[in-house]
Amino acid sequence: MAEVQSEAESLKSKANQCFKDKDYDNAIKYYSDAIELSAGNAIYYGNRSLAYLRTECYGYALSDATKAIDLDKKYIKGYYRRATANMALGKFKAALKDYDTVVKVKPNDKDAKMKYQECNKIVKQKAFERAIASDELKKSVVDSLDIESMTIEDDYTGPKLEEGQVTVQFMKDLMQWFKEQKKLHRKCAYQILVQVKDLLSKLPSLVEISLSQEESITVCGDIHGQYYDLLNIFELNGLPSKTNPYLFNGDFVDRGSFSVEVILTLFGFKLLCPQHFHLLRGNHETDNMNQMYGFEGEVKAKYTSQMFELFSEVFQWLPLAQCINSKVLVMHGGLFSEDGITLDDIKKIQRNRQPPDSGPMCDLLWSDPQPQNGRSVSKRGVSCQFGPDITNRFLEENHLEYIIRSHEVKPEGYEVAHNGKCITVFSAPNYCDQMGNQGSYIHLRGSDLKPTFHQFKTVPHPNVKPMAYANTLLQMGMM
Ligand SMILES: [Mn+2]
Repeated sequence: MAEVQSEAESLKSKANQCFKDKDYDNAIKYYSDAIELSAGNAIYYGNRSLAYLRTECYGYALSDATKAIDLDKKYIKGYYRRATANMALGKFKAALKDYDTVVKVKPNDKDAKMKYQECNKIVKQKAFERAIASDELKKSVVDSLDIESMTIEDDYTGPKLEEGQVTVQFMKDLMQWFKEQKKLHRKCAYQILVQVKDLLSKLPSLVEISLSQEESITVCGDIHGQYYDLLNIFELNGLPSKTNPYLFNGDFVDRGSFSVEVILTLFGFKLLCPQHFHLLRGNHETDNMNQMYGFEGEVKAKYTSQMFELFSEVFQWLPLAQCINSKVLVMHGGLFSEDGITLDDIKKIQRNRQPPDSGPMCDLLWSDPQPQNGRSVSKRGVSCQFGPDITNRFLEENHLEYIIRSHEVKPEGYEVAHNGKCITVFSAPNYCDQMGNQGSYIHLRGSDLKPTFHQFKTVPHPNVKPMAYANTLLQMGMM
């Protein structure tokens, strides 16, 4: 017995070392081995919970933290971690309950008190938002803006739209301006937002495009506010244009601290080439995520909370999926929690809202593939995981060849799963300045629709750390 204990302890030390080295996958593996040997140890579950938090597996983090608390009611870290997982999932009331417990057990702990108050503030704010939302139909920020009368001060030397229009020259100047960490004038930012909202709101929830034999398209995955890596994609692969179309597959913002620069650049290109530059919604183009992971904070820091509200309205109009030549379906997350969903069902989704907790709209933004057949509970705690049989059936029923999705960091920047039928593409290299992964994008030619993969490494960025604008409850050291 003692030998088993010491074996388990040495696995824990090994796991702790991996965790320190930010090798979270191996940390999880060794904590799991320790749990195999000694299932009654709250700390093993608590530590594994933290590793799951770092890898965004909030569903698993939640259940490990709960298990740790079950094993040891006085294990304070368990409550902290469960609260963090719930915060990340937007379940603020559940998080508040755990912070409340911590405060009661440790009434003199200032940090606990601060977290309780911060969480309580969010819960109250959410309740307030719900109260006014049900009162009357929410008015658009657009109606309260008077863009015409906004003046651009004489000392502003940055790019301006030309007679209210985005041009190639404007886009080139804008990218350079942002590269130098300068701010686009708020009038121009509002012009872009109002125009792009109008444009996106006219698109269906499922966008269908066709490429001729000679045409091709570049599909990119998550960018997550890594503006300098986005510029690098354009360096490597050319600027977007009629002859160089792009599809960006969601999660443009959050985490990286240059999300404003990323999204205004992408929206600018959408206005410049509406038919050849495509954007799909990710799970981070949502209020809950933006509140926790930095985008809301960043927009407030660089502009105003009113502008964030307008961003939120625009995000709600981003299409949810795109079909290329009736053969390749692209979405941010993946397939569905139920069988029998058709392309027609996707078209019919009323997307102008925050995504619900379940159902097809939620699945498109949140689900992940898994290697084994069938479906299982999501490691993230939202939507589901789907196996190769689910993918096959969906493709057959909808006469498709394969799907492209994003949403998960991969060491190579991409991953081919489900016998080539489910491809992941991720375009944020060295994600969050710490994952060490490559980025990639995919070329698809109209002639054969075969995917070819292009990998790239991260480039330096100015010294503003990821998550700099995120909610303090989620900032790394504080979990
Ligand atoms: Mn995502």
